[in-house]
Amino acid sequence: MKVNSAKFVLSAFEESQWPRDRRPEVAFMGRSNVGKSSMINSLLRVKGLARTSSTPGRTQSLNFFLINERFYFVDLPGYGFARAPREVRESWGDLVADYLAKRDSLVLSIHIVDSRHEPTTLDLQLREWLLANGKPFLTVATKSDKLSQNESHKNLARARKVLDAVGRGAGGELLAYSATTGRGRERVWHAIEEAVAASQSPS
Ligand SMILES: Nc1nc2c(ncn2[C@@H]2O[C@H](COP(=O)(O)OP(=O)(O)OP(=O)(O)O)[C@@H](O)[C@H]2O)c(=O)[nH]1
Ligand SMILES: [Mg+2]
Repeated sequence: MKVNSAKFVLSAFEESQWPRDRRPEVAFMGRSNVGKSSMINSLLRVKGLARTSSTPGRTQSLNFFLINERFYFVDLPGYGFARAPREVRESWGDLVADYLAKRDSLVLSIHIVDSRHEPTTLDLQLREWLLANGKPFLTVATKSDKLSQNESHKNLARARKVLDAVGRGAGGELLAYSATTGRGRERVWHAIEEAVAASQSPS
């Protein structure tokens, strides 16, 4: 997809702040620090539009970016950030859980896992939830540049096995990605394009 425009629109701390124009939304989710915001920047080929940090818990609200005046990318807070105070952790959970459960314009969930590690219990719980609720999703293993080709291959096979044990669904495949090298970029864009187009075609 050719990106002609990409702009930050708003940061939502509660439901009343979500955009009301009903454009389709593609949301990026995964554990804290896994590379959600970096993936958004690398897909858009920009630096710093979505704010990234080496400290987990950088993104604490739902951040909406309008792409080509046509659809939104939604950068979600991460899960599994143990150092946050309990109330904050719980409210992040509600914020994201409400968004995922209620948002009709969510056309694709991009579930990001870390190439270097086996999917965590929370990763598997999210997958289970996406499958149980019939949410279209794509799973992407990022930071693949941190592994040798051999390790990347091995880890992908291992992760696929663990994920497939939970269930596969329509979008259950696992793509390798790197925000640093751009590996996997075209395939992720292809899935986004398809999901957005399907939601906008007359039915
Ligand atoms: N080498 C490499 N580093 C990456 C990649 N993706 C992200 N990072 C690094 O990982 C760290 C976390 O990236 P973020 O994009 O901020 O992660 P996040 O998931 O948005 O984090 P939170 O908003 O805190 O949940 C940063 O230091 C990034 O530079 C990647 O594909 N390769
Ligand atoms: Mg982030």
